[in-house]
Amino acid sequence: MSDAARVLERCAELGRISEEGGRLTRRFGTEAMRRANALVGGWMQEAGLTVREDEVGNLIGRRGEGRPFVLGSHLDTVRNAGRYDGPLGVVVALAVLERGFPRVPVEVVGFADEEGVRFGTAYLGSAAMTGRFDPSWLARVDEDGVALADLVARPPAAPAEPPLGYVEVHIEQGPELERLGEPLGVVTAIAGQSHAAVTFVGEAGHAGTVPMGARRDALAGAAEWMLEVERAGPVATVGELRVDPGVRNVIPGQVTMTLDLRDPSDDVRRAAVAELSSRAEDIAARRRLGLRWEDRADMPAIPMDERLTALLGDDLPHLVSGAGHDAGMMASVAPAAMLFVRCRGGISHHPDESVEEADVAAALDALERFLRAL
Ligand code: HGY
Ligand code: MN
Ligand code: MN
Repeated sequence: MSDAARVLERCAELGRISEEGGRLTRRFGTEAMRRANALVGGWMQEAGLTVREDEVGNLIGRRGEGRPFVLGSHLDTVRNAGRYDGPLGVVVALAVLERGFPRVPVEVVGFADEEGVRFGTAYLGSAAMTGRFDPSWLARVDEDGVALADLVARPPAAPAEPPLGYVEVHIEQGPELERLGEPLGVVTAIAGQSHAAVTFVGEAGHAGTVPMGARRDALAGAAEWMLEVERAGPVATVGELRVDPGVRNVIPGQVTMTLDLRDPSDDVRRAAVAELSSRAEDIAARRRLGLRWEDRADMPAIPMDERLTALLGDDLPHLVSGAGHDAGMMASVAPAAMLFVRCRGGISHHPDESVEEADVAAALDALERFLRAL
């Protein structure tokens, strides 16, 4: 079996470890994550790495003493995920080390929480590894009432010294490489992100008796605002929407949504968020609704390290990543770079996520050349 075929086989095996029957969902701090760490940790040991987990559950395989060069990606997933977003980067890194170790100390990391699905804590794993864990996250509670503090006793200590550098292999999650007919690309920068929770407060009432002109329907206000989000300019998404009381025959009294807005330009991104906030206020005023706007994240665009990127493949297509990655967090403490792998139709955060064996083989060879050049 080729190295690339074994990478695909291992991603398939990992993809069967899920919290849910019939689809892949593997959130931070769950039994499924513990099983995934056990499986990947066993592969790490077989590859000759010493394996440990840190305070937040990041899985770390190391070889050599002193400041390491770090490879890896995340092992958690979104709901109903594909099998490659995250795991591909961990399994490819391991497969390259099985071919031979670089001259420098090396670590492969499977981050415990990049997607932030369970507690809304994007990049928690790499934040813990870079001393940027937000203590306020401990108070976050998941949909079952479990507090993050029940899983993480205390904010993890910042590491004594930063790594030599970080490289993450990841599916592109977009259509560019397929459009270009290229198997691989490198990342110039990771787009900035703004996250917010937006709540419209109206008045619940009887669906059959309250005249249309007398209503303060929170969902109607939210729907009008969502069309503004669609026209905002940068990529913008309302991914979560909760209607209270959320039953057929009651006028929605309150609606809470999440906003996820991204752009390579921080000025453009912040201006778009300000405009959407102002539109929300106008809609609320006109519809006699209350409005609560909670900013949750303002993550600047992050340039990747030029030297490492050139080493990865100066001749490869250079792309901006619209998706966020642990590389963005790791870049706060060390030079970081990313190698993108073409994925069919750019599909991701979906079970139809897929990569070609030949493209994985190209990624293995590119990463092997990179480590030899380090
Ligand atoms: O949201 C993102 O871009 C990443 O998948 N967490
Ligand atoms: Mn990812
Ligand atoms: Mn993702």
